Amino acid sequence: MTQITLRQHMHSQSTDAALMLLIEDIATACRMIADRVRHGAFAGVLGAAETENVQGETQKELDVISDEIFQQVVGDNPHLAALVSEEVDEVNWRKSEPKAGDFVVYYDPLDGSSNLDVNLSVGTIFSIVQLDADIAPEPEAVQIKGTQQIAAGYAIYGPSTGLVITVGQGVDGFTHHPGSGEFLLTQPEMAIPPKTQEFAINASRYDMWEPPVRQYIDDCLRGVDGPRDKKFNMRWCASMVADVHRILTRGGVFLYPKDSGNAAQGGKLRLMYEANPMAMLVEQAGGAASTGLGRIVEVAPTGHHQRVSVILGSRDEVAVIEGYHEG
Ligand code: AHM
Ligand code: MG
Repeated sequence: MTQITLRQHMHSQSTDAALMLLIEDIATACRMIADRVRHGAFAGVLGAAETENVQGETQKELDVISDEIFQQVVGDNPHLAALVSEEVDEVNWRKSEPKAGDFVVYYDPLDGSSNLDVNLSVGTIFSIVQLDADIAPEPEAVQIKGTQQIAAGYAIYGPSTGLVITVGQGVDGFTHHPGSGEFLLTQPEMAIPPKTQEFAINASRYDMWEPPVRQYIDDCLRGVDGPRDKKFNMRWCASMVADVHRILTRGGVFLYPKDSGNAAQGGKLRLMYEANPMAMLVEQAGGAASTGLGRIVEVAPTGHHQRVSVILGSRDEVAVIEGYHEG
């Protein structure tokens, strides 16, 4: 079997050299985070750390460690204007005079970290935007719409370590090959089937959902006797990376809507480093990503830790859910 490395693949897509180096830096950070995740129990880093992140959530030590690794490995990239991390309140400016052509990287260094103690999959999510003008290093300058992303991806730390990326030419999946240390192309041109009979939602929030979401799930659960005329399967990993990876592999829809329990914050998931990159990946794989009322990537950001409703996956099913919202 011909084995294609991440770099060879990016060459074949004529990826811009500066972007390629940045993605390679991110891939290196992910390999190092994967190693720490894998040794977590031995290194004694699975318990809750003393600190809280900017959203007031208790951080696992590995959240902090993963963020440090990412900053250390990616932060010195010569074309990097700023890093925006889930774990850091302020924008981490790497240049005092960011120029057109420089990159901003938004990332969640360790998503789904509540899964660490139970040894289930977690991941790192990233989004890359290229500045189209010189800017002053102010927080508002990184509030850039998801439509401006030039690349996005995630690493998944599961039974194997995977890297899934898009540079706007479809979505490709790589698997870390421990012998060579390379990410090798294993799932070229990932495509989400347009139809599905599988949904993922945290159903414990049923009483807090808005009527369209509750009606949609009620109708799915009625199976062949209900308005959908088919039986649905249900999954919930409590790890967005794992749920999206399943959807990119075999289809399905994922919902984390705004509800009465999280409405004050605008939802649960963060726009810039969770929703936008996953939306770009899903759209590039032929799926759809919506707030229920429109494309996620069209949402105009008002803060770099902003939260948003997320409904993504198989495009026909996302259209059905948008239909419930129109009603
Ligand atoms: P995190 O960034 O603090 O890990 O939170 C994001 C995670 C997602 O990976 C996952 O889809 C969701 O939170 C799970 O939420 P819940 O605990 O409500 O099921
Ligand atoms: Mg997260």
